[in-house]
Amino acid sequence: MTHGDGIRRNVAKISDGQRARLRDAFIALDTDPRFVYPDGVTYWDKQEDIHKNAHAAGQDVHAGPAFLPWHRVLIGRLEALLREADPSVSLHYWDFTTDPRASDNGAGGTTDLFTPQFMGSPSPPSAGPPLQNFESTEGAERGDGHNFIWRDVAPGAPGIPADQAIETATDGLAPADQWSQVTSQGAPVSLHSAHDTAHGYIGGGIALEHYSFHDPFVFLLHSNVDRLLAAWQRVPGQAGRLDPAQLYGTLASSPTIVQDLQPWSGGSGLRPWAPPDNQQVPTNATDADVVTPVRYDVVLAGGPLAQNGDGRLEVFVRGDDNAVWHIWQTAPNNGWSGWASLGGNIPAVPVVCPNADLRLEVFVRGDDNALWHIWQTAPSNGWSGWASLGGNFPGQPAVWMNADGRLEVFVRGDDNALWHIWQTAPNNGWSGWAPLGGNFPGDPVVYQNADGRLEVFVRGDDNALWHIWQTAPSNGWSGWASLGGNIPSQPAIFHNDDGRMEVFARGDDNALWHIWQTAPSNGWSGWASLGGNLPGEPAVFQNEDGRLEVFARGDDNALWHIWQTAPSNGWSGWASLGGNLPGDPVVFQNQDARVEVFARGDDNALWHIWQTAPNNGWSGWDSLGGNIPALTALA
Ligand SMILES: [Cu+2]
Repeated sequence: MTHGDGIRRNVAKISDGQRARLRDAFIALDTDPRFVYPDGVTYWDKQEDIHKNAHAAGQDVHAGPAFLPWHRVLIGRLEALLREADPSVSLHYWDFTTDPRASDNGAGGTTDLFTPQFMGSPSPPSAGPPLQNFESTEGAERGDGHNFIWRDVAPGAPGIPADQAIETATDGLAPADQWSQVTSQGAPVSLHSAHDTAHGYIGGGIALEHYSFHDPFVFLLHSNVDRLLAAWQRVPGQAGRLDPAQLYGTLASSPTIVQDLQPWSGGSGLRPWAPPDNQQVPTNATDADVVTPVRYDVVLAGGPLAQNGDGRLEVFVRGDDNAVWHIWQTAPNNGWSGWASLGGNIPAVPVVCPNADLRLEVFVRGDDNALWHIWQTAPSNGWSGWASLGGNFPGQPAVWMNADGRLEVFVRGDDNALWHIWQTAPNNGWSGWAPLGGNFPGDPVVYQNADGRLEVFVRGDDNALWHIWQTAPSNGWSGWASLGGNIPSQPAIFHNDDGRMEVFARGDDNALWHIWQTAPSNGWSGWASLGGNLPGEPAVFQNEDGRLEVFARGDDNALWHIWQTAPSNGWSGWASLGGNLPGDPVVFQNQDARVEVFARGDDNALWHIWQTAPNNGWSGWDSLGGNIPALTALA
């Protein structure tokens, strides 16, 4: 997905348009009059004040054991401010094993992050456009003439160990001794040392502890530090790293771990967390939402299509032999393999979702009505054998990832209630089945709110749309509520550019109907018709520029589409993309943000059509071959 899915990505691998929006959000925090604290300091300038204040208030957040959790809170709060400027952005990261002037773009080329289009100059005397107005207190306090942010990037790439070396550096230590290694500045390989090297490599103001947070680029550096911490925490078999009581090991009683983190807890005098504004929120390094990592790099999916960790799309279908077959791009954005079988005896259609560690996992109802799954044993790599998760569920499963990285599967039981099962830790281990109640003939569809809470939608026996939602991210559930409507079809869901969920479904008049949240993570509009004559099930996706686009099979078996004319806004009329496709479409996005649509043709082969550039223009139809009785659950 493009925007607003809450996921931080490699900033060199996202599209130019996405980088531009992140850049503009940084600039807005420094210049937009909306973004000023009660003491008159801009949201942006406050970041460096926070950094200085934490040191001045006596908390050792740079050399001590709270270095990583304190900076996790700092960048998480900054990301929330960026989303006040543009709800679609996440705090993406610079992979600091790469030269930021030639960082791997994931598609065979490189991206220069230090240009006038993104982060400005890598060289003295100052960053220049587009960050020419980002001031620094360095000149006034050191008398060195640097009144604006500047860098002095060293030649080549920084000499920082590979991610894998950092993630495994503590493997030989007892769990209780690992945190002191992760946070050590003396160890030959440690996350803290890698961070220090990256600061020195960028040079200029970023090499100076007390001036570095004037520069937006430092947040891309620290997002990468946090990504590596998250990866280390999620190493399989190390559940203690996700446990607030175990994470800090022998350092758990250190003052900076035990005391509340400042300035946000209000104890260090910095406004607005101190008087007279008193916006303090007591925050501690052992809080669950500090210990729990956010999601990095995964591209969420819950249909037959997913993106591998290396950016290649992969499609999973039921073959006419009832085995699961798959086909994949041989490189991101381009070229396809032949079909291969993953075996199994599975009379239903599979759904796929990536794990937090980017390994794809496929779920499907078996011929015993139990839920079966199979997973990649390494990201973008080989496959496990099939395993059963048990249950007796005649329905079609739906899967999504919780905000904390755990997969969760929903399926209609033989009692027509909704049941669910979830990973007990990211990437690993499963709960037993539990009921969520209800009495619904339809199969569930799951999506996430802008605030990370999962929400499940299902058609009731009254053909109204019913929903149930988490009351907190990764946590408990509401009761069922009806959204009304008369929709004999499966709903299709996506988020608007401004974060509001929108649901599309075929009405009993074969027109496309939709209903939307009136605010992100909040209440709902009434139903409205978008017209059309579409006997099939709709599919929806978001363009790179944030506009939603809906696809559905027409009564002529051609693929029809309709799109927002502006992000989060009005709609075009219907237009045909041609084809002869008795099956319903599924839609996904390439790594370069071009939308691509797949459907079963009248020859039972898999056909696809794609945007020739992000947001715009379409190829002709092309066959990927195969023999697919059904691509989606209904067709
Ligand atoms: Cu730093």
